[in-house]
Formats: sequence, structure tokens, C-alpha cells
Amino acid sequence: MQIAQRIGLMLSMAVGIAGIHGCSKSENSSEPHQITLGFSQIGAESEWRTANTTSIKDAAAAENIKLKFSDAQQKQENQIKAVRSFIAQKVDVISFSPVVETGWETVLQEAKAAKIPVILTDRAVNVSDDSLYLSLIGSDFVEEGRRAGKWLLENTKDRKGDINIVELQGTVGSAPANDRKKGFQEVIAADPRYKVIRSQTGDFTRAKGKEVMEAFLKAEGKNINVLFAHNDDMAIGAIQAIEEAGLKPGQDIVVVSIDGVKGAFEAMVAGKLNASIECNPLLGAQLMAAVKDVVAGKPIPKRIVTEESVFSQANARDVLPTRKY
Ligand code: GYE
Repeated sequence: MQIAQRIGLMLSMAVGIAGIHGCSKSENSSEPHQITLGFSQIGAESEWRTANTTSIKDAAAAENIKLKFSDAQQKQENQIKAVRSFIAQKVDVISFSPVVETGWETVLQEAKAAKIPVILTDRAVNVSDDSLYLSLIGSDFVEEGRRAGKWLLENTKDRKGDINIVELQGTVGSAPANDRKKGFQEVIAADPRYKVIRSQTGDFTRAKGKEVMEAFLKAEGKNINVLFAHNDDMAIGAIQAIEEAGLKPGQDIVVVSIDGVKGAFEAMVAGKLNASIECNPLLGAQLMAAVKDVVAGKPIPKRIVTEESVFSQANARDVLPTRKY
């Protein structure tokens, strides 16, 4: 991770930020210019997202940054509209958490043409010209997928026979869904007994997680040994479906998910969730620091990766009181 950060720093130094920052102190005034940040959030689909929103709002207030916050209700078209409106309002910096990876080229070019720097948070975009954004602050989702796979292999390797896995994917086309699937697959491929027998999106929500798990259980019954959910909320919804089917989550079906939110810790303490891989939503402070640097004309790393760990029933009870989300 440190290497990645260093590479990111080198890259950004090489690219530089000349001419991209669009802010100056108000002329003939001793009042310092208050920075305006336009932020387009994905929605409120999960506990993770709610914590992320609070973190961004709190950090903006703490740094006296004027925040124009817009909720896209999980729709890319709403995010594009929000970014366009931030451009029209001539904000100093634009930031957003892109719901899906593709389809951003045009609006990012519009921001660049208006000389408004863009900082991505949480999720990545897939663009051919990466000068279209200044930096991405967030987690390494491929690594999270790998950690889920490693935890599973290490904790179930003594079982006999095939290990049938069902997978609840995040939002179709989103960076965390694509990357977590990839990282998990990469690790479980080492042992041919581990097979993903069903995989479907639950859109990162509890309700969909429950619904899709019900369908999995209907189709596969007791064939399912493991559930891998791309986030805790879907796992929590699925746990309910497993219980309603008369099975014991955490025992009859091993459940592994990602985020490390409070609900996951409670489920681990209750013995219903086996492990949760941390994905830290508290990106507000890092984002505001980057915004201030950009406005001050300082270079920022192209990639800022959040530090994270793995939690399981072995340490959930001790760690729970210290959790901030
Ligand atoms: O894991 C999920 C949320 O993009 C990392 O989005 C984020 C994901 C997170 O809805 O709970």
C-alpha cells in the first residue's frame, strides 16, 4: 500500500497541477476566500454510505469549507446533472463518488474545460485520459476481495469435499463490485474445491440482499456452504433469509462480507456473520485536506489509499466498542 501511495505521489508530481486550480483570494479584501466544494454522493444505500456522508459533512464544517451536497439516489444521470450544476455555479473543487465506472468522459471534460479540479472519492472511474481527474481517495477493492478469499481459505480449508459459494455482488458496473469479485476469485482459484455456484447483484442493499439470498436458497437449498457478500448490508439481509429458511447463518452457511460497519460487528458477536473485511468510509478529513492543498496550488497524490484490516468472530467483541461507524 505504501508503494502504491509513493507511486501515486510520483505520478502526480510528474503530471503536476499547473493551471487546474481555479480559485483565488477575493480581491481587495482581507477576508480569506471561503472554499466551495461541490460533492455528488451516490445515495444512502448502506450503513457505509451513511457514515461516509456524515464524515464528509463533518469534515467540511470543521475546515470551514462551504459544501454543496447532492444525493444522486443511486443514479448516474443524477450525478452527471449535479456535476454540471457545480460547474455552472463555478465551485472551487468538484468531488464525487462515481456510482459506476464508465460513462464519465464527457462531463469530466466539461469540468476540465471550466478549469475546475475534480477529486474522486471512494469509487474509481474508467477513463482513457486520467488527467480528467486530479486524485482518487479511497480503498483498494481488489485487495478487499483478496482478503475475503484468504480469510475463507484459511478458515475452511480442513473441510472435506467441494465448498459451494454463493456471491451477492454490489451494484452492477461499480468499481467495488468489479474489483471485489476479481480479488476474491483470484484467491479462491488456488483451490479447485472452492466454487462460486451462483452470483447475482443485490445492489449493496439489505432488502435486495435478502431477496436474492431467498432465491439462492430456493434454487440450491442445503447445497450452499458459503455466502460471500460484497458488503455487510447485503450479508445482513441474507442472514435474515437464511434464518427464515430454518438454517443457522455463521454455522450451516459461513458468511463473509466487506465494510466492517456496526451492524456487521453485532452480527459477528451474535455468531451469525463469520468475518468482515474493513472498508473505511471516513474519508472526509482526507478529502478536505486534499481540497485545501489543491486550492493552495499544492500537488496531491494521484491515488490516496485508505488503511484497513480484517475482523472476525475472534476479535469482534473486543473491537466493537472502538468502532466509529
Ligand atoms: O462497500 C458499500 C457501499 O463504494 C466502498 O458502497 C463503497 C461501497 C460499500 O454501498 O456498502
